[in-house]
This record gives sequence, structure tokens and C-alpha cells, in this order.
Amino acid sequence: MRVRTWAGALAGVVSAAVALGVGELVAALTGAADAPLVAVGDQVVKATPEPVKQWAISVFGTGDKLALQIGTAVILAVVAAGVGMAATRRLVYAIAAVVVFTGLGVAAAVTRPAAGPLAAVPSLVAGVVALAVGWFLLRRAPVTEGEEAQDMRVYGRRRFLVTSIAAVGGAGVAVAVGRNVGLGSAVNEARDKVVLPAPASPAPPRPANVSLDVEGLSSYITPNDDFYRIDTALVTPNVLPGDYTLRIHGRCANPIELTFEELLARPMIERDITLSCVSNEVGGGLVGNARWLGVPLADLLAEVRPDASADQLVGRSADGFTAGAPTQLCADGRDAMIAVGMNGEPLPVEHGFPVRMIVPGLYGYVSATKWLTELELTSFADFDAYWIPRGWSTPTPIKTESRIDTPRRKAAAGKVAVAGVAWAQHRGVNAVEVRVDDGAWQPARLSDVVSGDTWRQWVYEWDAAPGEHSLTVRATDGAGVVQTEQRTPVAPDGASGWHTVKVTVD
Ligand SMILES: Nc1nc2c(c(=O)[nH]1)N[C@H]1C(S)=C(S)[C@@H](COP(=O)(O)O)O[C@H]1N2
Ligand SMILES: [Mo]
Repeated sequence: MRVRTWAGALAGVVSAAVALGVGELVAALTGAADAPLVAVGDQVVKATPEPVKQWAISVFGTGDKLALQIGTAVILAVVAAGVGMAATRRLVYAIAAVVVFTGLGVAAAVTRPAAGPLAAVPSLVAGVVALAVGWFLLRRAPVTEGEEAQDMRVYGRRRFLVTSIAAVGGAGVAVAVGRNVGLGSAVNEARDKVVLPAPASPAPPRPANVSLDVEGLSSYITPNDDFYRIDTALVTPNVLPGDYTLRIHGRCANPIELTFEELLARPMIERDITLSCVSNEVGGGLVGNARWLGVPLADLLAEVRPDASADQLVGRSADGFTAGAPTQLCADGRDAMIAVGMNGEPLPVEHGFPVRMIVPGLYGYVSATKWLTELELTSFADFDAYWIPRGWSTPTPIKTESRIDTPRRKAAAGKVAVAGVAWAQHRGVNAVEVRVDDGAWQPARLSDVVSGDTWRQWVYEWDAAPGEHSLTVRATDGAGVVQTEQRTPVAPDGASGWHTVKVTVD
């Protein structure tokens, strides 16, 4: 008499689900550790070769993490089913497999940058739960032969399925409880309670025509919910403002450490600044404009007094990510800041709550560290930040870019508003031109902005004749340099080339 193979597979999947659900709950309750799946997933991401990651990003875009999670779940289910099937033959195979997976979970968790003393606990508990649930289910599973099988066929199968479903339901409840009692919800509560100070230096008033009224055109300010998100974190790090400190140290005369309260007590600036990602393809959406509130970086640097050799300022996040910007550039008069507010709210958790860095004129990967806990003064010669050894350049100026937002595919013949945004942070955008098919470049009308640190909207009134047309845009930056036609890929220092769209007019 042997447990049926399908029942073994189901028992395997259910055991894994319950184990991971309980693991997540334990992780939330202990607070000091990541859930087993997150810890392992994060290490897998780290170990994945760069070309594979690039491929995943190009295929799944910003949905890459969701794709990773779904992919992981499918693989795990298949593996768990296999282990369960093996258990129907020799139980030791299954026990050995659980021990191995528990070991992987523990190893991944304790080697994470933010690992606390309890890091191994969720995986260990998950391992024990997997064994217990698996054992429990296999004892009640339908069998293949013998007298017992006759009864089991009717009552056994139903009871087994019901028990399995109940167990998966229990796992779901564990996950839900874990997410709600966990640190994540504590962070959300703390965020709700943050009261941002009024800026000592408010943003200059926006010009009357900062926004052009064109349907389909990106809004001047990108709402927080629509703002692109790029980070290496599988789940956002939970940083409680009550426990928060920002340590500014390294090669400087006067290292300091500030609490969140102390940071909020400092004079703040509020500025509109466009943030863009070096991975943005021509015409892509990895760019957004927000009103940021924060402490000027120049003030903090003046206080710590960097050594002359400290040409790199490295921001380090709670999850171990690093980004290194030129120290001199952070204090050259531009509005580089340690930001706490975004569009009138505390930073959203996905955008770095409670504190991040923003430097106008630099791509995010070398400057905009989210969940910022440390600023270290060092040199470019002595330290490579996260993306540098992964094939990306040390800081370079943002490339002048322009994008057609509308129309993107179709238009009705007659007057068509061709519109979009253009950006060249810190240099600013002086002109935008549009070309229809192979015609001459025509000047677009620009919105007014108060600084070169934000993007500018533009619109061109096109008298569209029926047929297939191509529209191309190019911008000229504040220094009078026309955006290059030369196409380059995003790596190592940002895509270049003109954005063209094909439009059918009828
Ligand atoms: N901690 C942390 N900060 C980070 C990153 C990250 O992976 N981890 N990614 C950077 C990159 S590549 C960009 S483009 C910006 C994006 O900021 P956003 O997600 O708020 O748009 O954050 C930067 N800060
Ligand atoms: Mo980025």
C-alpha cells in the first residue's frame, strides 16, 4: 500500500505553501528578519548574471519583480510537487529535500546586508512546518492498494482534499496576518503620523503656463502613484522614522549622525526636480517630475567638512544598495538635497521613506539613494557603488532627451496637437523641434519652467493629412547643444537618439 502519486504531489505543494506562509508570519513577528522567499529571491537576483537581468528587464520592464515572483512560485510548486511525489516512495528523500531547502533559506537570510540575530528563525520554522504538514497530509492521503484503499477512494479523497484546501487557506491567513501585524504596517502608520515642516526656502511660484493643456500629454508634476519606480529591493525595506539615523562619515573632519527628528528640524528647501533613470530607452517612461522637500546637501557637507581627497559621496541604503555622486557637484550651488517629502507628502515607502537623496542633473543610479541611512565620503578610486562593477558608468551628465507623448499611433486628419516632454536636467531645455516625415524641423511651443532642473512640456500644431506619417522630436539644451541623432543603448551611460513615432492619420 502506497500513497497515490498525485496525493503526494499535492501534499508537497500544500506543505511548501503552509511553510512559506508561516515563514512570512514569523518573519513579520520577529521583525528582525526577512521572509524565507524574499531572502532567497534577493540572493538569486544578486547572483544572476548581468546579461540575464538586462534581458529580464527588457522583456518584463518594470514588471520584472512581479515576473520574478510568479516565476519563483511556479518553480517552487513544481519542485514541491516533485518532493511530495518522492515522499510517496521513500520518505527520506523528502526529508532530505526539506533540510536542503531550509539550509538555503537560512544561508540566504543570514548573509543579507540587513540580517539581524533572528535572521535564521523564519526559515528554520518554515522547515519544521513543512515536515509536520507533509507528514500530517501523507498519513491521511489516499493510497493505491489494499482493503483500506476501497474506503479511502470515497471518503479519503474528499477529506484529504478538504484538509489540503484548509491548510492552504491557513497559509493565506498567516501571510495576511504577517503583512498586517508586521513592520510594514508599522512603517505605514509611522508615515501617516509624520508632519513635514514648512520649507525655509519654498519653491518659486510656477509660471502660469507651466502646464500645456493637451490631452495625452504627461502632466508637469507626476503624481506619486504614477511615478516610475526602480530599485533592487524585492520588498521595500522597512525603516521606522523613530529608529532612523543618517550617519555622515568617512573622509571628513567632523562626522555627524542625525535622527529623523533632527533632520526635520533643519532648514529645508522645496524644489521641482525631474528624476530620470539611466535605463530609460528613447521614448520610455522611466522619468518623472516631483516637488521635493529636503535638507540642502551643501549645508550638511559644510558641516562635516570633507577632506580634499573625498571626491565621491556614497549614499548607502538600509538594504545595502549604494550610489556614488561627485562630492563637489553636490555642493556646487545646485539644489542637491536629502529629501523627506515628495509632492506634499512624506516620501512614499516605494520612493524611499523616510529619507532619500536627490541631485538635479544626475541619473538616479548614481545619486538618488532611497531608504538612505549613510553618506560616506570616499573617493572614486577607492570605492565602486552598486551599479559600477555591473557595467554602468561612473557619474556622467544626463543626456538631453525628448519624448512624443501624443499621438502615439493614430490621429484624425486636420489639426493635431503633437506634444510631449523634454529634459536635460540642470542644463535645461531651450528649444524643441518636430519633424514630420522628411520635412524641415519646425519649432514647438514650450511651457515655462522656473529652472533647468525640470522637464518642459512642448506642443506642435500639426496639419495632418491622411496616410502613414512619422513624427520625430529633438531638443536643444540650455547650452545650445542639439540632442544627438546618434543611437546608443542604455548601458553604460544612458540612451541617446531621437524619438520617432509612426502615426496613421484617417
Ligand atoms: N536603495 C535604493 N535606492 C535607489 C535604487 C535602488 O535600487 N535601491 N535605484 C536607483 C535608481 S537606478 C533610480 S533611477 C532611482 C529611482 O527612484 P524612484 O524609484 O523613486 O523613481 O532610485 C535610485 N535609488
Ligand atoms: Mo535608474
